[in-house]
Amino acid sequence: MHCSDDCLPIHNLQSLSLRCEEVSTPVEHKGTRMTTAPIPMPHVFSGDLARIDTGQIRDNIARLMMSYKFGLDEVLTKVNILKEEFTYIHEYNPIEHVHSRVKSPESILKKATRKHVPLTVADIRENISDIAGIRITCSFVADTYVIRDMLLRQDDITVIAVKDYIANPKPNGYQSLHLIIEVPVFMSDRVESVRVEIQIRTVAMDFWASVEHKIYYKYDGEVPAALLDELKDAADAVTSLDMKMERLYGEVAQLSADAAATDSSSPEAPLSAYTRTIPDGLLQAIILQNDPTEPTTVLGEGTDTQLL
Ligand code: 0O2
Repeated sequence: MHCSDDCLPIHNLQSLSLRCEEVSTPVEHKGTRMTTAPIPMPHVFSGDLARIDTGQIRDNIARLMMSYKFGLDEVLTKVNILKEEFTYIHEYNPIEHVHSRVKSPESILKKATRKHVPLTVADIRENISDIAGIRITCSFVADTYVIRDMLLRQDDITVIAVKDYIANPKPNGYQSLHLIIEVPVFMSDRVESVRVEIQIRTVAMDFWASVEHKIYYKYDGEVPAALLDELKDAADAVTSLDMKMERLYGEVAQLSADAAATDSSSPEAPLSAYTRTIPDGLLQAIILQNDPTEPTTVLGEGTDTQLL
C-alpha cells in the first residue's frame, strides 16, 4: 500500500534516540495524575531488519520536530509582539515571563505509548497536543484572560481547545489556562498547520505548578496523601494571594486615577488612551529606518506623541 510520509511509522525511533527498553503506561489514577507501570516497548525489530529504512525514519522525525519548532517560533513572535507593544505603547505589561520548549522525541514517544496513540507521524500530530509548548506567566488573573483574548482574536490562529483550569482547577489544585491552537507554517514546498499548547497562568500559579511537578516526579507519582493535602492547601493559598494582589493593585490604580482627576497637572496623571510617551530609542529607530541618510532630530526625553 502506498502512503504519504505522514502515515509512515516512526516507532523505531527507539533505535535512533531512545536508550530505554521500556516506557510507562498509566495503571491507576492518583488525584488527576496517573501512576505508571512499565510495559514492553513495541518490538521494533520484529520484522526484517534489512527492510527498516532508518534514513526515512530519521527524516520523518527531523521533519516532525522542525515543523513544531517553526510553529513555536510563529507563536513566540506573536507573544513577543504583544509584549513589546505593551512595553512601548501602554503603561502596563501583563506578560511577566515567556518560556517555550519542544518536547524531545523520547518524551513524545513515551506520551504516545502511554496514551495508546499509534506511532505514526499523523497519529502523533493529531493526538499529542503539547509537542510545542509555550508558558506565559502574568502578574494577575485578569491578565491571563486579556492575553487569551488577544491571541484568539488573531485570524491565522485556529482554536482547537481551551481548558480553563483557573475557573475550574484540577482536584489537586492545579490552575492554569490552556489554549491548544494551530498556526500555519509556510515551508518551501507546503503549508503546515502546527499545533501549539499555550499555558497562561499567574506567577503564583506557576510557582505552585513547578513545585508540585518536582514533588510528583520525586515520588514517581506516588505522593503521600498528607503531602497531597498540603499541596491542595497551598493551591488555595495561591488563589487567595492572587485575589488579594489583584484587589490591592486595583485599589492603587483607582487612587491614582482619582488623584489625576482632581489634579490634571499632576505628573502622575495618566495619559489619554491614545497618547503615550514614546521612548527616545524607539523614535530614533523609526527615524533611522525611514531615511538613514537624513540627519536625525534628537527629541527631548519623554516626548508626548499623538498616535492616532
Ligand atoms: P509536561 O512534562 O509538562 O509536558 P494531554 O495528555 O496533554 O493531551 P491532558 O493531560 O488532559 O491531556 O492535558 P492537560 O491536563 O491540559 O495537561 C497538559 C499539561 O499541563 C501537562 O503536560 C503539564 O505541563 C500541565 N499540567 C496538567 N496537570 C498538571 C498538574 O496537576 N500539575 C502540574 N504541575 N502540571 C500539570 P504533561 O505532558 O503532563 O507534562
